[in-house]
Amino acid sequence: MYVTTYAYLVILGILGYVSGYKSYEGYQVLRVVPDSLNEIGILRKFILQYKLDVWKESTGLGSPTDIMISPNDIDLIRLLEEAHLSSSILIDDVDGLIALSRDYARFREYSELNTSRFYNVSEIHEWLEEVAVVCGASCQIIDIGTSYEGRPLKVIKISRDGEQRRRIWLDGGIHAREWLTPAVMTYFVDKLINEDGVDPEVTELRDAFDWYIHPVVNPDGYDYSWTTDRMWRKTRSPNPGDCVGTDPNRNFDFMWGIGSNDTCSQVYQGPSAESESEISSYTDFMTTIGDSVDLSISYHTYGEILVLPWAYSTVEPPDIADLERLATICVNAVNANSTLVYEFGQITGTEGGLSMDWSKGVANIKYSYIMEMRGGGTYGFLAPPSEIVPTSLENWAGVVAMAKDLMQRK
Ligand SMILES: *[C@@H]1O[C@H](CO)[C@@H](O)[C@H](O)[C@H]1NC(C)=O
Ligand SMILES: *[C@@H]1O[C@H](CO)[C@@H](O)[C@H](O)[C@H]1NC(C)=O
Ligand SMILES: *[C@@H]1O[C@H](CO)[C@@H](O)[C@H](O)[C@H]1NC(C)=O
Ligand SMILES: CC(=O)N[C@H]1CO[C@H](CO)[C@@H](O)[C@@H]1O
Repeated sequence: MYVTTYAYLVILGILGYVSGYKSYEGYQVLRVVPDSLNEIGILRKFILQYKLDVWKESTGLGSPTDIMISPNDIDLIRLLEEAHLSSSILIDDVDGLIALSRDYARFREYSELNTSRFYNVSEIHEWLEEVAVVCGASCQIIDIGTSYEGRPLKVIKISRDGEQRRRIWLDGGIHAREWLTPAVMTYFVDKLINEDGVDPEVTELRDAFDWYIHPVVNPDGYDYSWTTDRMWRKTRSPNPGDCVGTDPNRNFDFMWGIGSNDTCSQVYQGPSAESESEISSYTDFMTTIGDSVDLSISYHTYGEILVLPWAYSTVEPPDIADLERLATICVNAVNANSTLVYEFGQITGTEGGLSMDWSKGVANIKYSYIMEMRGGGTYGFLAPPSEIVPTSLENWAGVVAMAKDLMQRK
């Protein structure tokens, strides 16, 4: 099927910057590399004691942990030294990078995706509607619920008219500040719709699977990261006390309750499992399609690692060999299309209530993963728009390789 791009009115408007953005003046990001279990223990203690914002967790000995520190935490550097933990400054001016990441003109255009800039949540939703029109009867926008603040939770289903196929589920934007993830999801949607009938590989994958893509799982948080606090991670539902939000990726109803119950923590698990409507909508919907989902990947930044279940325990699932086989295929394909080196593995900690564990443990999706994509060199969460295309390309190669393998095994 050849897709014609509709002619739309292009409304150009360079928007002024929103005032009242939270200041991160004097904040830095430290990279700490624990070399022993003892050092991992010490680091965890500091993280809890100082309520530090962990940007990246270490995935084993010698793998870095990145933590953001405020000007008030500056004596922590000395304490780390005294504990013989080697640390270096990854980002010395968080505020400066935030300014850079917003420093681009924002245009608005339809159906053709502009991969040179980030889209805000209303732009993503509008673009999805537009591109679904281009796709026609094969595509459907499914509103699976509403967020705490009343935004729609939009999943796009991309298939062929009528017939039901095995399914692949991909999601992004569960953590608000990880801006590359909705951008990569929209790139995937664009590829699957606008290159169907053009790129033979895409056509083959469209023939083989129904694709479900949920680009912004946490739209309230994502919007807040555009308007108010670039470093926002959680949802925007209120808690008793001063601290707002729950970590949506600790809120799933599987092994929930072993996580943080500190409302101010970045990984606060919420008052109860699936307290967040963003997550209960996700699981309600997934329950209706889960039986025929072959592969589920939740996209995050950053760390260049495909994470395997379980997160709640260091125990491996009985079919770990299968999961590792497909992970190898993914990582090899990503690395063949990247200047970076991705790996796969379990996380070292034990975290309850994650999407990946729920997808495998409850929805019975055999191949359930979390993909921690790149952060853009030394930018962490503040990757510039120039990272959108390379990140999308390498991760698309990973999905294609996995999907082709699953296709051959059907
Ligand atoms: C895409 O966005 C960039 C950055 O905002 C802008 O310079 C460029 O003109 C846009 N491209 C189109 C086709 O609108
Ligand atoms: C999102 O983009 C649209 C269109 O460019 C604009 O009207 C709206 O104000 C933006 N919202 C935010 C939160 O930046
Ligand atoms: C967290 O757990 C502690 C100890 O069980 C309890 O005292 C506290 O009330 C809990 N806090 C929240 C917000 O649930
Ligand atoms: C999807 C994609 O671009 N895959 C490419 C990854 O790299 C290999 C090896 O260079 C190419 O053959 C693929 O086309």
